[in-house]
Amino acid sequence: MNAPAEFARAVCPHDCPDTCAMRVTVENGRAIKVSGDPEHPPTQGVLCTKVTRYAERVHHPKRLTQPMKRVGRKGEGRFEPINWDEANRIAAERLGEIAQRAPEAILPYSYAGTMGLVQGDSIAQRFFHKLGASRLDRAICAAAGAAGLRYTFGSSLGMLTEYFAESEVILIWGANPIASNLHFWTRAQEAKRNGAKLIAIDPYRSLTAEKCHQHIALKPGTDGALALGMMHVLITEDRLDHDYIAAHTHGFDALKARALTYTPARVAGICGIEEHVVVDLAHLYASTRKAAIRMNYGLQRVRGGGNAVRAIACLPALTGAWRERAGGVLLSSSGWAPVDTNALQRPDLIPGWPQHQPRIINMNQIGDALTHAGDAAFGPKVEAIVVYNSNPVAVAPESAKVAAGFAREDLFTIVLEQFQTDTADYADLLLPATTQLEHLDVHKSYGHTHVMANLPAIAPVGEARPNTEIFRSIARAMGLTEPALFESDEDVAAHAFDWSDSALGGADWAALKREGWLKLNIPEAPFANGGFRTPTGKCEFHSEALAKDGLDPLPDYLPPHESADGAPELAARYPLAMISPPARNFLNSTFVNVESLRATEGEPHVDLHPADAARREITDGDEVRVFNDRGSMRARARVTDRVRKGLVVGLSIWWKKLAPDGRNANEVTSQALTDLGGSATFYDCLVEVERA
Ligand SMILES: Nc1nc2c(c(=O)[nH]1)N[C@H]1C(S)=C(S)[C@@H](COP(=O)(O)OP(=O)(O)OC[C@H]3O[C@@H](n4cnc5c(=O)[nH]c(N)nc54)[C@H](O)[C@@H]3O)O[C@H]1N2
Ligand SMILES: Nc1nc2c(c(=O)[nH]1)N[C@H]1C(S)=C(S)[C@@H](COP(=O)(O)OP(=O)(O)OC[C@H]3O[C@@H](n4cnc5c(=O)[nH]c(N)nc54)[C@H](O)[C@@H]3O)O[C@H]1N2
Ligand code: SF4
Ligand SMILES: [Mo]
Repeated sequence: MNAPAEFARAVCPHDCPDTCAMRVTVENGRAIKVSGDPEHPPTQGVLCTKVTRYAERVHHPKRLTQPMKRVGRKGEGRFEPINWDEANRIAAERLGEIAQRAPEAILPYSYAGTMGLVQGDSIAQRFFHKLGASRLDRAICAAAGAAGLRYTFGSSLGMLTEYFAESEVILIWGANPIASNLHFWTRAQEAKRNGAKLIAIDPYRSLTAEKCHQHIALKPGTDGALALGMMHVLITEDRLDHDYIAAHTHGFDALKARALTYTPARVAGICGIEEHVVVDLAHLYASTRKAAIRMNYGLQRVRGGGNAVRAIACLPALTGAWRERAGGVLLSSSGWAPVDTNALQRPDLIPGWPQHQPRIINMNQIGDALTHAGDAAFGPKVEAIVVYNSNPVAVAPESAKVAAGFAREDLFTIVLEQFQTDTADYADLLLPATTQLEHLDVHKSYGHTHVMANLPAIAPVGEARPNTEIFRSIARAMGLTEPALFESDEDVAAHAFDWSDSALGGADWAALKREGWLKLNIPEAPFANGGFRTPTGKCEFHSEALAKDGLDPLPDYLPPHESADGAPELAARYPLAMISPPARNFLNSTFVNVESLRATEGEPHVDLHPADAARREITDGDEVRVFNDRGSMRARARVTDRVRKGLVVGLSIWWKKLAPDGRNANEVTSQALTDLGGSATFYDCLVEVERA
């Protein structure tokens, strides 16, 4: 291979557990190629198909390259270019006026368009804190699982990914790594080649489930019951590690009493699987020393999601699987990195902090929030929303309400974007943001244990600016003088971690920048000798903290909000459970506008079981309408036994305007929240389907 003209090091910024290291080949100021860094151990030289095309996205002809202001109706997407001074003046005037009168009427809305700690929530948060704006509960994805882990382990901690390669059995639980965690799948295949048994627990025969030895297709939202049923077997047959339980867990007797109510027969009924499946799974799990569980977020997007994660997280402490580095459980590793959130986000800038605490709006209820007139309980009506790193009109639940909110003529909307998304169409001011190749950032990962530095490889495309610079310039135009608002990206990055933490081994920002990445110092078998970060220092089967919060201190099964168990009347009208997990070639709604990737996904589909299709006289390839009381969408039916009976799967997340009917799966999803953490319940959704 010829030596590249020049290559720069970058980090994949997307919301994906793999956080790959990238090499960027630059020619004449343009990125011409992006590839996986072969020297970075988690990346192993491989990027997913989506990001291999990153250069195509960076230099896409439809990149936003100039600030623009709206000239058409809200949502119409008609804009005219303006210069940055004009953009900053408009933003400063409107936000400044609202901030003086009713600061909480300003709402920032952001998620993980970039996972970078600098372009994510540093200067942006400081800016909104300084104004005293409403705060956003960023709970659209992982909050239920994070809460489940926090109450059980004390933080988002788990097995180290590399050691899954040595596991003898791997439960791939609510996860579809071939699509969404590719580098974990590589490890699982290594284990498979060494003789490991892979078991997928997923209502859908996903790309991953079809490659596992066994697929347990339970009803969505019933995972907590399955885990409790496994515990029942472990306890009644005494397949427990009593020493581990005595030394490193808290509340075993209480958990035992709870688990004994979940007989395999009862669990089989709840989950819609056979009784022996529960028993066999427990036997296999308990009789394997190196038994590993890879949970992922798919299982916690239902009412009982937090409890389900908590129940599953208890399993390795019962059997002592934590004693092996290839045993235990992983949902997220993000808690290992010593991020200094206070230094990044500076909550102390909030006027009157900490006595005054601006209201918090849950991002999953943005539809309700934007359509609320304001009252004593809610506080002031939202008058301005500033969206960055997110595309709520496509990704937030109950989309009709979200769109109605954004369509309000009296709402002042700023959108910072790389592309003219569904949300951008509603902007009053649309501001062009840089991509990862054009700005500086620093990253942790939720799927491995390296921290990483991203240095700009090319100059900003057009007049695009980093999020940080956009907020700095609006702050300047408002006449704000707080020095924290004007820190450079370098300085912010340098304070992103608590460098004195032993996990960083004495390194600093300069070292991280020079090396590109650093592996955190974490024991190979992190909980072999306990060391949980809970108040008791143990794995908390029973949690005083939950009891104090007025919640069930023990893990339990909670039926989905929308299910025959949870809402029989609703289930009579809408008998099908719909889930809308990610399509392989999209990343949430990112990449839907990259033609080559959209072409691979084709068009919006829904997968239906043959029996459900027959009853509705639907045949493969028919155009169908999926609907409930919240809304409807059209899609092409695929009649397939990949789905269990009673389930509908619509792989997502389509840009609404690139779908034939201008709608996507979030027309039917609900704003209801999970048991713990206030997460979204995208996969807790009853619908009916008919031929269109
Ligand atoms: N290609 C691609 N990769 C991605 C993303 C993407 O959009 N595309 N998104 C990224 C983001 S933000 C996230 S959060 C992750 C998401 O990726 P994952 O964490 O893997 O979660 P999901 O893909 O939502 O769901 C995984 C599997 O869980 C199944 N599932 C649904 N409901 C249930 C249930 O109740 N119980 C069980 N056991 N399984 C259930 C789904 O059918 C799916 O196959 O992936 C990241 N990576
Ligand atoms: N029906 C259904 N809905 C879902 C899900 C599902 O499985 N089914 N999954 C949910 C989950 S898990 C998640 S995490 C959310 C994800 O929802 P979002 O976090 O909104 O993710 P994306 O749709 O990828 O939108 C991110 C946007 O950020 C922009 N962006 C990227 N980098 C930058 C930057 O540096 N600056 C600025 N200003 N913009 C940038 C991208 O262009 C993109 O449009 O969606 C949720 N919605
Ligand atoms: S999306 Fe995930 S797998 Fe793909 S390059 Fe980025 S971090 Fe790696
Ligand atoms: Mo997510």
